Amino acid sequence: MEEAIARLRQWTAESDNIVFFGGAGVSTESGIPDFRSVDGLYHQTYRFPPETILSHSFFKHDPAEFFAFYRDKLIVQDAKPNAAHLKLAQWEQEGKLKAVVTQNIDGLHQMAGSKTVLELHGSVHRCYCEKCRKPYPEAFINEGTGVPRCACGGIVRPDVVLYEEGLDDKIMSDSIRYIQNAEVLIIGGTSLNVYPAAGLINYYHGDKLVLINLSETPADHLANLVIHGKIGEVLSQL
Ligand code: CNA
Repeated sequence: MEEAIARLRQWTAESDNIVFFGGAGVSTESGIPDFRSVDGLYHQTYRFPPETILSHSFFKHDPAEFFAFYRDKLIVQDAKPNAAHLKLAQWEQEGKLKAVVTQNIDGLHQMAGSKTVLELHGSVHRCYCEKCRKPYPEAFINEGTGVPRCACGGIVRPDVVLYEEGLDDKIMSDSIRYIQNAEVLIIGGTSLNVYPAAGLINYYHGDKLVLINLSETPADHLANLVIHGKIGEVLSQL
Protein backbone atom coordinates (compact mmCIF):
# COMPACT_ATOMS: atom_id res chain seq x y z
CA MET A 1 0.00 0.00 0.00
CA GLU A 2 2.82 2.43 0.93
CA GLU A 3 4.48 1.83 -2.42
CA ALA A 4 1.22 2.36 -4.31
CA ILE A 5 0.53 5.59 -2.45
CA ALA A 6 4.07 6.79 -3.21
CA ARG A 7 3.51 6.16 -6.92
CA LEU A 8 0.15 7.92 -6.81
CA ARG A 9 1.79 10.84 -5.01
CA GLN A 10 4.35 11.12 -7.81
CA TRP A 11 1.78 10.88 -10.63
CA THR A 12 -0.50 13.48 -9.08
CA ALA A 13 2.39 15.80 -8.19
CA GLU A 14 3.61 15.78 -11.79
CA SER A 15 0.24 16.15 -13.53
CA ASP A 16 -1.88 19.13 -14.37
CA ASN A 17 -4.53 16.99 -16.05
CA ILE A 18 -6.09 14.77 -13.41
CA VAL A 19 -9.73 13.71 -13.74
CA PHE A 20 -11.63 12.03 -10.93
CA PHE A 21 -14.56 9.68 -11.43
CA GLY A 22 -16.31 8.57 -8.26
CA GLY A 23 -19.33 7.14 -6.56
CA ALA A 24 -21.09 6.62 -3.26
CA GLY A 25 -17.93 5.35 -1.53
CA VAL A 26 -16.51 8.88 -1.69
CA SER A 27 -19.16 10.02 0.77
CA THR A 28 -19.29 7.12 3.25
CA GLU A 29 -16.59 8.83 5.32
CA SER A 30 -19.02 11.76 5.54
CA GLY A 31 -21.63 9.45 7.08
CA ILE A 32 -23.73 8.85 3.95
CA PRO A 33 -24.30 5.12 3.37
CA ASP A 34 -23.54 3.69 -0.06
CA PHE A 35 -25.59 0.96 -1.73
CA ARG A 36 -23.37 -2.10 -1.91
CA SER A 37 -21.05 -2.10 1.14
CA VAL A 38 -21.92 -4.54 3.94
CA ASP A 39 -23.61 -1.74 5.88
CA GLY A 40 -24.94 -0.13 2.68
CA LEU A 41 -28.58 0.27 1.76
CA TYR A 42 -28.77 -3.04 -0.15
CA HIS A 43 -28.08 -4.92 3.04
CA GLN A 44 -30.87 -3.36 5.04
CA THR A 45 -34.39 -4.65 4.82
CA TYR A 46 -37.25 -2.84 3.20
CA ARG A 47 -40.35 -4.10 1.52
CA PHE A 48 -38.53 -3.64 -1.79
CA PRO A 49 -34.86 -3.37 -2.76
CA PRO A 50 -33.54 0.21 -3.21
CA GLU A 51 -33.09 -0.39 -6.93
CA THR A 52 -36.85 -1.04 -7.20
CA ILE A 53 -37.97 1.88 -5.03
CA LEU A 54 -35.61 4.26 -6.83
CA SER A 55 -36.95 3.35 -10.27
CA HIS A 56 -39.10 5.47 -12.51
CA SER A 57 -41.92 2.90 -12.62
CA PHE A 58 -42.02 2.60 -8.81
CA PHE A 59 -42.05 6.39 -8.46
CA LYS A 60 -45.06 6.51 -10.77
CA HIS A 61 -46.81 3.56 -9.17
CA ASP A 62 -46.27 4.33 -5.47
CA PRO A 63 -44.96 7.88 -4.92
CA ALA A 64 -45.87 7.79 -1.20
CA GLU A 65 -43.52 4.86 -0.56
CA PHE A 66 -40.88 6.45 -2.82
CA PHE A 67 -40.87 9.70 -0.82
CA ALA A 68 -40.88 7.86 2.54
CA PHE A 69 -37.75 5.95 1.49
CA TYR A 70 -36.20 9.01 -0.11
CA ARG A 71 -36.60 11.17 3.00
CA ASP A 72 -35.53 8.37 5.31
CA LYS A 73 -32.45 7.11 3.45
CA LEU A 74 -31.21 9.49 0.80
CA ILE A 75 -31.41 12.74 2.68
CA VAL A 76 -28.58 13.01 5.17
CA GLN A 77 -28.80 16.32 6.97
CA ASP A 78 -25.61 18.04 8.04
CA ALA A 79 -23.23 15.82 6.04
CA LYS A 80 -19.90 17.57 5.51
CA PRO A 81 -17.19 17.02 2.88
CA ASN A 82 -14.41 14.66 3.97
CA ALA A 83 -10.71 14.53 3.15
CA ALA A 84 -11.36 13.08 -0.32
CA HIS A 85 -13.71 15.89 -1.38
CA LEU A 86 -11.32 18.47 0.04
CA LYS A 87 -8.22 17.10 -1.70
CA LEU A 88 -10.00 17.08 -5.07
CA ALA A 89 -11.16 20.67 -4.58
CA GLN A 90 -7.62 21.69 -3.62
CA TRP A 91 -6.17 20.08 -6.76
CA GLU A 92 -8.68 21.92 -8.93
CA GLN A 93 -7.79 25.21 -7.28
CA GLU A 94 -4.10 24.49 -7.91
CA GLY A 95 -4.84 23.91 -11.62
CA LYS A 96 -4.04 20.19 -11.42
CA LEU A 97 -7.50 18.65 -11.69
CA LYS A 98 -9.80 19.31 -14.64
CA ALA A 99 -13.08 17.78 -13.49
CA VAL A 100 -14.89 15.61 -10.99
CA VAL A 101 -17.31 13.22 -12.64
CA THR A 102 -19.60 11.81 -9.99
CA GLN A 103 -22.46 9.37 -9.62
CA ASN A 104 -23.26 10.98 -6.27
CA ILE A 105 -26.29 13.13 -5.70
CA ASP A 106 -25.23 14.67 -2.39
CA GLY A 107 -23.54 17.91 -3.52
CA LEU A 108 -20.53 17.37 -1.23
CA HIS A 109 -17.95 18.06 -3.96
CA GLN A 110 -19.41 21.52 -4.50
CA MET A 111 -19.61 22.07 -0.74
CA ALA A 112 -15.87 21.29 -0.59
CA GLY A 113 -15.23 23.98 -3.22
CA SER A 114 -15.02 22.00 -6.48
CA LYS A 115 -16.32 23.98 -9.45
CA THR A 116 -16.30 21.59 -12.40
CA VAL A 117 -18.51 18.80 -11.10
CA LEU A 118 -20.37 16.64 -13.59
CA GLU A 119 -23.30 15.08 -11.75
CA LEU A 120 -24.24 12.06 -13.83
CA HIS A 121 -27.18 11.18 -11.59
CA GLY A 122 -28.36 14.66 -10.65
CA SER A 123 -28.64 16.22 -7.21
CA VAL A 124 -30.90 16.04 -4.19
CA HIS A 125 -30.36 19.78 -3.83
CA ARG A 126 -32.50 20.62 -6.88
CA CYS A 127 -36.19 19.83 -7.14
CA TYR A 128 -38.85 20.57 -9.72
CA CYS A 129 -42.48 19.94 -10.58
CA GLU A 130 -42.55 17.15 -13.09
CA LYS A 131 -45.65 18.61 -14.72
CA CYS A 132 -44.94 22.35 -15.10
CA ARG A 133 -41.16 22.19 -14.42
CA LYS A 134 -41.30 24.92 -11.77
CA PRO A 135 -38.17 24.69 -9.58
CA TYR A 136 -38.59 24.14 -5.84
CA PRO A 137 -36.14 24.36 -2.92
CA GLU A 138 -35.09 21.01 -1.51
CA ALA A 139 -36.80 21.84 1.80
CA PHE A 140 -40.12 21.55 -0.02
CA ILE A 141 -39.57 17.80 -0.25
CA ASN A 142 -37.26 17.19 2.70
CA GLU A 143 -39.29 19.01 5.31
CA GLY A 144 -42.70 18.04 4.02
CA THR A 145 -44.64 14.83 4.46
CA GLY A 146 -46.40 12.57 1.99
CA VAL A 147 -46.25 13.26 -1.72
CA PRO A 148 -45.12 16.87 -2.38
CA ARG A 149 -47.41 18.64 -4.83
CA CYS A 150 -47.00 21.77 -6.92
CA ALA A 151 -49.81 24.35 -7.11
CA CYS A 152 -50.48 22.97 -10.62
CA GLY A 153 -51.17 19.52 -9.15
CA GLY A 154 -47.95 17.89 -10.43
CA ILE A 155 -45.60 15.96 -8.18
CA VAL A 156 -42.50 17.84 -7.03
CA ARG A 157 -39.55 15.47 -7.41
CA PRO A 158 -35.83 15.63 -6.79
CA ASP A 159 -33.67 16.26 -9.86
CA VAL A 160 -32.05 12.85 -9.63
CA VAL A 161 -31.84 10.20 -12.31
CA LEU A 162 -33.93 7.22 -11.27
CA TYR A 163 -33.33 3.70 -12.52
CA GLU A 164 -34.96 3.33 -15.98
CA GLU A 165 -34.38 7.04 -16.68
CA GLY A 166 -31.79 8.33 -19.15
CA LEU A 167 -28.74 10.40 -18.31
CA ASP A 168 -28.34 13.97 -19.49
CA ASP A 169 -26.62 13.90 -22.91
CA LYS A 170 -24.48 16.98 -22.32
CA ILE A 171 -23.22 15.81 -18.92
CA MET A 172 -22.41 12.41 -20.39
CA SER A 173 -20.57 13.81 -23.42
CA ASP A 174 -18.62 16.31 -21.28
CA SER A 175 -17.64 13.47 -18.93
CA ILE A 176 -16.44 11.39 -21.87
CA ARG A 177 -14.39 14.32 -23.18
CA TYR A 178 -12.66 14.96 -19.84
CA ILE A 179 -11.92 11.26 -19.37
CA GLN A 180 -10.64 10.82 -22.94
CA ASN A 181 -8.25 13.74 -22.51
CA ALA A 182 -7.12 12.94 -18.96
CA GLU A 183 -3.51 12.16 -18.18
CA VAL A 184 -4.27 10.64 -14.77
CA LEU A 185 -7.72 9.13 -14.21
CA ILE A 186 -8.53 8.34 -10.59
CA ILE A 187 -11.62 6.21 -10.08
CA GLY A 188 -12.73 5.90 -6.48
CA GLY A 189 -15.52 4.77 -4.20
CA THR A 190 -17.57 3.08 -6.86
CA SER A 191 -18.49 -0.56 -7.35
CA LEU A 192 -18.60 0.12 -11.14
CA ASN A 193 -21.85 -1.79 -11.30
CA VAL A 194 -24.28 0.88 -12.45
CA TYR A 195 -24.42 1.51 -16.21
CA PRO A 196 -24.05 3.57 -18.32
CA ALA A 197 -21.86 5.47 -15.80
CA ALA A 198 -19.57 2.49 -15.16
CA GLY A 199 -18.78 2.28 -18.88
CA LEU A 200 -17.00 5.66 -18.74
CA ILE A 201 -13.80 3.86 -17.76
CA ASN A 202 -13.57 2.58 -21.34
CA TYR A 203 -12.97 6.10 -22.69
CA TYR A 204 -9.65 6.49 -20.90
CA HIS A 205 -6.65 5.71 -23.08
CA GLY A 206 -3.74 6.75 -20.88
CA ASP A 207 -1.40 4.70 -18.74
CA LYS A 208 -2.17 6.17 -15.33
CA LEU A 209 -5.50 4.64 -14.40
CA VAL A 210 -5.82 4.53 -10.62
CA LEU A 211 -8.56 2.63 -8.77
CA ILE A 212 -9.12 3.40 -5.10
CA ASN A 213 -11.89 1.32 -3.59
CA LEU A 214 -12.54 -0.49 -0.34
CA SER A 215 -13.52 -3.70 -2.10
CA GLU A 216 -12.52 -5.26 -5.43
CA THR A 217 -14.22 -3.97 -8.57
CA PRO A 218 -14.80 -5.64 -11.93
CA ALA A 219 -12.23 -3.21 -13.41
CA ASP A 220 -9.29 -3.87 -11.06
CA HIS A 221 -7.47 -5.76 -13.83
CA LEU A 222 -7.66 -2.70 -16.13
CA ALA A 223 -5.97 -0.32 -13.69
CA ASN A 224 -2.30 0.64 -13.62
CA LEU A 225 -2.56 1.13 -9.88
CA VAL A 226 -5.10 -0.44 -7.50
CA ILE A 227 -5.43 0.65 -3.89
CA HIS A 228 -7.91 -1.14 -1.66
CA GLY A 229 -8.55 1.30 1.14
CA LYS A 230 -10.65 4.23 2.28
CA ILE A 231 -10.47 7.02 -0.24
CA GLY A 232 -10.42 9.86 2.30
CA GLU A 233 -7.55 8.20 4.16
CA VAL A 234 -5.65 7.56 0.91
CA LEU A 235 -6.08 11.02 -0.62
CA SER A 236 -5.22 12.78 2.63
CA GLN A 237 -1.75 11.19 2.44
CA LEU A 238 -1.00 12.93 -0.87
P1 CNA B 1 -22.08 1.48 -4.71
O1 CNA B 1 -22.51 0.48 -5.71
O2 CNA B 1 -22.77 1.51 -3.41
O3 CNA B 1 -20.52 1.20 -4.47
C1 CNA B 1 -19.79 1.92 -3.53
C2 CNA B 1 -18.38 1.36 -3.52
O4 CNA B 1 -17.58 2.18 -2.71
C3 CNA B 1 -18.28 -0.07 -2.97
O5 CNA B 1 -17.55 -0.87 -3.87
C4 CNA B 1 -17.53 0.10 -1.64
O6 CNA B 1 -16.62 -0.96 -1.38
C5 CNA B 1 -16.77 1.38 -1.87
N1 CNA B 1 -16.52 2.18 -0.68
C6 CNA B 1 -17.33 2.41 0.37
N2 CNA B 1 -16.75 3.27 1.22
C7 CNA B 1 -15.53 3.56 0.71
C8 CNA B 1 -14.46 4.40 1.12
N3 CNA B 1 -14.50 5.09 2.26
N4 CNA B 1 -13.38 4.47 0.31
C9 CNA B 1 -13.29 3.77 -0.85
N5 CNA B 1 -14.28 2.96 -1.27
C10 CNA B 1 -15.38 2.88 -0.51
O7 CNA B 1 -22.09 2.96 -5.29
P2 CNA B 1 -21.83 3.47 -6.78
O8 CNA B 1 -21.64 4.92 -6.68
O9 CNA B 1 -20.83 2.65 -7.48
O10 CNA B 1 -23.23 3.13 -7.44
C11 CNA B 1 -23.85 4.03 -8.10
C12 CNA B 1 -25.16 4.53 -7.45
C13 CNA B 1 -25.15 4.73 -5.96
C14 CNA B 1 -25.36 5.89 -8.00
O11 CNA B 1 -26.54 5.90 -8.72
C15 CNA B 1 -25.47 6.86 -6.83
O12 CNA B 1 -26.37 7.88 -7.12
C16 CNA B 1 -25.93 6.01 -5.70
N6 CNA B 1 -25.69 6.54 -4.35
C17 CNA B 1 -25.21 7.80 -4.12
C18 CNA B 1 -25.00 8.26 -2.83
C19 CNA B 1 -24.47 9.66 -2.60
O13 CNA B 1 -24.77 10.58 -3.37
N7 CNA B 1 -23.64 9.86 -1.58
C20 CNA B 1 -25.28 7.44 -1.75
C21 CNA B 1 -25.79 6.13 -2.00
C22 CNA B 1 -25.99 5.70 -3.31
